[in-house]
Amino acid sequence: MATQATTNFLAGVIEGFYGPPWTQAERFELFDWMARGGLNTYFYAPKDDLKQRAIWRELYVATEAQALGQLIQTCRQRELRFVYALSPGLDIRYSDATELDNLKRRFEQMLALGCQNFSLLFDDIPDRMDPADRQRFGSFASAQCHVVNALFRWTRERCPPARFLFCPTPYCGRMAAAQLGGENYLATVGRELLPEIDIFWTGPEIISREITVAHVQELQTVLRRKPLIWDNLHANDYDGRRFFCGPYSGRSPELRGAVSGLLLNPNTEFPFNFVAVHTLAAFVRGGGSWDARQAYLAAMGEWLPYFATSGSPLALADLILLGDCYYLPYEDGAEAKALFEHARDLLTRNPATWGGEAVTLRQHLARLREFCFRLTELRHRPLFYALNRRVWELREELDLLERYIAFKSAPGNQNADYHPDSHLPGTYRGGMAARLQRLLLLRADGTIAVELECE
Ligand code: GDL
Repeated sequence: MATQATTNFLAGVIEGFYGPPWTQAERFELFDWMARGGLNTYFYAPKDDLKQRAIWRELYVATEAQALGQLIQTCRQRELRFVYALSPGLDIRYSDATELDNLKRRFEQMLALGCQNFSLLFDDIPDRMDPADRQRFGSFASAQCHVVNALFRWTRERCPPARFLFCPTPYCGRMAAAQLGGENYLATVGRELLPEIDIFWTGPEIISREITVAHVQELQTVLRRKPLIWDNLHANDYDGRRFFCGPYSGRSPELRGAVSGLLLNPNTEFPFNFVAVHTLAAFVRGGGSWDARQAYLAAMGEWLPYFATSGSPLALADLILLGDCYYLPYEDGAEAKALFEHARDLLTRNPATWGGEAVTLRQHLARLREFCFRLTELRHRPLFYALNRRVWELREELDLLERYIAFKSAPGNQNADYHPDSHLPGTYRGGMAARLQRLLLLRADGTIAVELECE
């Protein structure tokens, strides 16, 4: 297949989110999905693996090395490229030569395990320079280029085909505009980083709704190479109430020719990633057009068997409705959107005008609520455990809405206050985070309003 490890275009998955890293078994399952779909790269960078970032100088003990060796070997058997990443940026002293030795020692360990592709990441690090580093290099950009170039040369001497990737401190348009990492950071990197080294970019935002060809072409001139996309479209580590099982979208097929690769950093909970990975694979394989919704519907059909239950089978139409409630960060799927709009439209009207519409809506809500409830029967327990808290919350809201509509539909209740005995303040929508959310309202236009009336 054209996208095997031998092709230069990097297409695949980054394990690069915050939170619990995936298990070995989950990674093997991912490799299956990737090999079958024609993706070619697995990027190992779990942020909260202590030795990836917090204590990056410490070497792996035998059991850790063995597990990594197993991943490298499995990738090789599946013809996938394994990329090993290290994030020394939290506390590296760029001007101290012993730091380079620390990096080399870790890479040496990885080379001995058969690793051939490497990366140094400088995302999400303190934006202030140590005086000694400033004196020696003048800027973050020069300091990082010095270390990365040196390690790249050292690695290539030991492993000539090594591919090397770099994540800059400003890694999206918004950060660059705010001059994160210092003035002219990207231009300096474009000039000083060796041309063989790929540079990551997440698009105009950390989580980019769209990444256009024009956006990356402009960047290419500054970086003097095509950027490599680190795509956070399906990442959910920043919002524990959600997950994203919508299709790969907001990127045109032409983007494939304008970047050196597309790597997806998806949901922390591995079982949520079926659609994300499968639609990315279809996008990478695809021809000149891309219909994200069609790709989603096809992938949902393939995902359905994972929802086998201990009772009667679940219906694809219901799974699609649920998936539409957890679609993409900026977008609900069509059916969730329609359900919400129907509810909003009804609630803004006088209940006297609802008639049969209220009944239809209640049936629709009940269908989704019932489906959420039936997920408790899933045989795939890790999938259920990942879903449980999120879907529980949705179920509560559906239940309340249904009860509210039922109450208001009853004769004589149109102007009466509804006091649910099923949803009480404190146990429902309670807690510090929820109160702060009510106090500081984030408006749709991105501005903040203070809500002093809240309790
Ligand atoms: C980030 C982090 C990433 C995280 C993502 C979503 C990059 C380069 N770094 O900024 O680890 O998962 O946001 O929260 O994207």
